[in-house]
Amino acid sequence: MLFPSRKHILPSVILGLIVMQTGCSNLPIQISVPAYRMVDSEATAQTQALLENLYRLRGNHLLFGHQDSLAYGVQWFGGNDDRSDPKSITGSHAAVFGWDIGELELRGTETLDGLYIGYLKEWIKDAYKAGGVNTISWHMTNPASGESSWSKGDIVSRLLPGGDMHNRLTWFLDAFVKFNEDLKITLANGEEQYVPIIFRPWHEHTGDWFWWGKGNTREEDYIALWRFTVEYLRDEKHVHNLIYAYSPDRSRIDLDHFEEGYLYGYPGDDYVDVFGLDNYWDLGHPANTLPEETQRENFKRSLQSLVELANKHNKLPAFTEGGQETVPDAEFWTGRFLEGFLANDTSRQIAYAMVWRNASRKRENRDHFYAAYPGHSSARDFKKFYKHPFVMFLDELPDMYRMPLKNN
Ligand code: BMA
Repeated sequence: MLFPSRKHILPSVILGLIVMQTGCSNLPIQISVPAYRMVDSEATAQTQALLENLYRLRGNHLLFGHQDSLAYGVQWFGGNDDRSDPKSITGSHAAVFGWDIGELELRGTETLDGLYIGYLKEWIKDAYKAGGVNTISWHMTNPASGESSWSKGDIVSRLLPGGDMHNRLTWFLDAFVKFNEDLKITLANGEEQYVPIIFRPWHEHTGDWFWWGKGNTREEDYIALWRFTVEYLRDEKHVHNLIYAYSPDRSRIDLDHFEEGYLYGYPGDDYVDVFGLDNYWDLGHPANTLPEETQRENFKRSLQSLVELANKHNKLPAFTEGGQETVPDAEFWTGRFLEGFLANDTSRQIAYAMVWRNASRKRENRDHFYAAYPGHSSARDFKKFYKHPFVMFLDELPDMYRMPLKNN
């Protein structure tokens, strides 16, 4: 299942040396890497290198990501090695590969979206071997009811240490620990490496749609859940290939009070590496009745506020999830999406941007997709987006897993 190696690799000079000028959005900008501290001080060398290199690329490049990209697309499902909708249009896969492990905790053979778990492990390893970046979210089943992550009920306090259902939480987390044990590759020299993962648990908690979200649980319980998750994986299970991403949902954050809204449920600087934002809202979400111009402005504002806050906390800013469902706007990619990131030298500092999955029409019998696919009305503009020097797909990524020299 291994797909061919990258077409060309940018010289390592990209990582930290392109420093010329500030103040003009069209020229490379100089941004120093902040004095950040990883949540996991024992993170593997490759995991450390990944975070460092994301920091070094930010400001001059935006890594494009796509959820479930290798598993299926609008016109196909599974069984197609080395295929993705982005690649079918541009010739390259996305740089960031998003995956969701919902229902892994039930110990079946498939995830909630029908991905065979055996294949999922291979796709993650393939993406790593090809130089890509993997990120994992988790639509975790409600441990109390056995229903989906969208079911409600005030259960988080019962899952915490001392709670009557605490064992259920650890049993669920153990499924990930076991899965992660298989995310290992062996090099020619016999060295074993765990695939570094940007782990994004308990996402969109500012919304009320998941059982861990606002309104279903108390803020302090959410914080305790996050901290427990980190401590359990890192300290008890000795998982050391994770970069921890926090990702509130933009629709429930008031842009006039971004900091306050964003930091609802924030577990603290010691527990977060990436300041993410999930944003469908400002990109034409059907429930957003604001005029398009206002939405465009709000999109820029959301990115700018995210970067400002991330910089204040020495964290990496990322657009962790979002997009425009079915992409009705033919110029969406360069006209609306990229425009937001390129708005100014602050918004440019978002490290990567991941759009959600391209559900297979045949399998799911609906139009639920966020990247272009061959024949789609935005495919032309998607290609333009791919070619833009600011945007990086897999074929342009430098080696993200080798630590660059410091003080470059
Ligand atoms: C949602 C939708 C669902 C899917 C879930 C987990 O946003 O795409 O259809 O099951 O994500 O991937």
